[in-house]
Amino acid sequence: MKQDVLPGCVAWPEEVAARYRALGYWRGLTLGDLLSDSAQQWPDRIALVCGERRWCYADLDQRVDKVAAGLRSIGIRAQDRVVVQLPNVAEFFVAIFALFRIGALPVFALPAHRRAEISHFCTHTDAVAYLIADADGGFDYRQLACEVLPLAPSLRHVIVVGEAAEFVAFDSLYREVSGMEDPVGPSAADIAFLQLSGGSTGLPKLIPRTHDDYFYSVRASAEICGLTPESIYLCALPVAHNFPLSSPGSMGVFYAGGCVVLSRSPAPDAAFPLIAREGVTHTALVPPLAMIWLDAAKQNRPALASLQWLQVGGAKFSEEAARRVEPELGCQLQQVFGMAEGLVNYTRADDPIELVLTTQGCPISVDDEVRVVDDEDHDLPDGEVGHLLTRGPYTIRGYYRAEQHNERAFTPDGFYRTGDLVRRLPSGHLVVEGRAKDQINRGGEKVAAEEVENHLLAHPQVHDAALVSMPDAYLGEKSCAFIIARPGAALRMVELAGFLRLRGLAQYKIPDRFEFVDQFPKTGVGKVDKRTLRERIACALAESAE
Ligand code: AMP
Ligand code: DBH
Repeated sequence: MKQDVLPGCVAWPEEVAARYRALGYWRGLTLGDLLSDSAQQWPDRIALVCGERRWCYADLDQRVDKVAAGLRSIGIRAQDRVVVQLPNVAEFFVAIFALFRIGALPVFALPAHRRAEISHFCTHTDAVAYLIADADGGFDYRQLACEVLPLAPSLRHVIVVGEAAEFVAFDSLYREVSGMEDPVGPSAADIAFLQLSGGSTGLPKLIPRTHDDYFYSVRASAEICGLTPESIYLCALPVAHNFPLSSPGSMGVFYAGGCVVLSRSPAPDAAFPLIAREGVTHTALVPPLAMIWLDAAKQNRPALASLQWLQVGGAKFSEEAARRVEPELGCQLQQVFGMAEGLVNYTRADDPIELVLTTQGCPISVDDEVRVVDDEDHDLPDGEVGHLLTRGPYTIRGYYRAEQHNERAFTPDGFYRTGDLVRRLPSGHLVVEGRAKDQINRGGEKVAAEEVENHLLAHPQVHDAALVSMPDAYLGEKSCAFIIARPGAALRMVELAGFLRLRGLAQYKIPDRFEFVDQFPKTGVGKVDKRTLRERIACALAESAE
């Protein structure tokens, strides 16, 4: 079978792809098939709950076909890219499955992204359309679209869920299916969408995932997590994030014939009543939210009576917090250590409790190859901390349109350099011990240091900038920008934060603290010594807490 990849993507070597097919990982099904197969098997079961709307599988499936017809009628074609930036609303799934069926590619943006990120996604992918909600959380996305349009010449349509103003109303895309549609959908070997990487470089990277590889990770995840048609999954994290989308997430639930309940917010006052009303059995959180839920459960534990599993991932969950989950929430904990680039690790239902509490799980597949290596790429024995490298049946071989970066991010034989520092136990379980990549993990939201530094360097009074992590009791890490101002400049924090906001940077990337210094400590070879900067800010914080 020919592997038909989009220009700018790196395919698996043909013999490797053939092996993944022969082993039954890649079954030649698309993500569009995933939904239609479930609609055939369980037409009347509820697939999706959003506010007061409850759609069964047949209903969702028909809506997808109608919107696919509507998207075709405005000229969206196979391989076109469409930037999708929606809050947790039902239309997200109608849109992405419609795009999958056409063979067009959603580019997943997060609601927190602003002009800098969105215009980059649009121009880097030559997107033809941008799909938004009218407003959410007090922010008007149509205004953002107006700012992005002049910067993104490839954009032909802005599509709006809700009040569309001068743009295309999403609801106008529901068209009767004529039977005249192009009968040839995408091939399972094609790229299905572009997912986001937290990144560590100047510009966010995009991750091309094929139908075949993603379907496998979703199917295997649903099996590992024991999803059935009785499973009711609360999606409280942003719906497009890879964790709640695929580990096993909404996609896994749709595969298993269960029900996805969308929450507009992950806060207990929104999520707990939904859990009680819908009888939610599974949900997924990042560590800071899990801590908030633990505290809120003291007042309202009965609301959580139906909850069987809480998944926690995206950032390291402390052992102390992990120990509280079962006694205080009354459900089982599953740790999840994954990445949008591929590899996902889970603790398993039959793991000894100590492994569940103290590790981040083991890989989905026996064909996930995991190496733990030293700085020279030499393999380390189990128990030693080193760099995690991985390749396998659902881990990408390259970022989208990023040839130079790919040379650094992948080994010549195709292992992805995750940038994570881990220790492997003889059982195969991994413990995340730290990070070698230049990134801050702000409670699951990843901030690439270089990206923020480049924006800071654009300020006329900034001579140099270095962004590092600092410890935070709630988020695990926050970001601190060390700034060398130009001679005579009188810079203040509010000014620089405002400057970054004006440049259209998402709020979570704005440094939590600024430190003004005359020079940076340097390493032996003259690079900025970020380790010393991290130690310096950690010490300062510890002293001021005393
Ligand atoms: P991304 O590559 O942007 O999808 O982000 C994935 C990264 O998030 C991983 O490489 C880790 O650095 C981090 N991560 C995800 N889950 C966990 C976890 N359970 N514990 C620690 N770090 C995690
Ligand atoms: O942080 C992540 O990107 C992540 C965490 C858990 C992920 O992509 C996943 C599971 O699939």
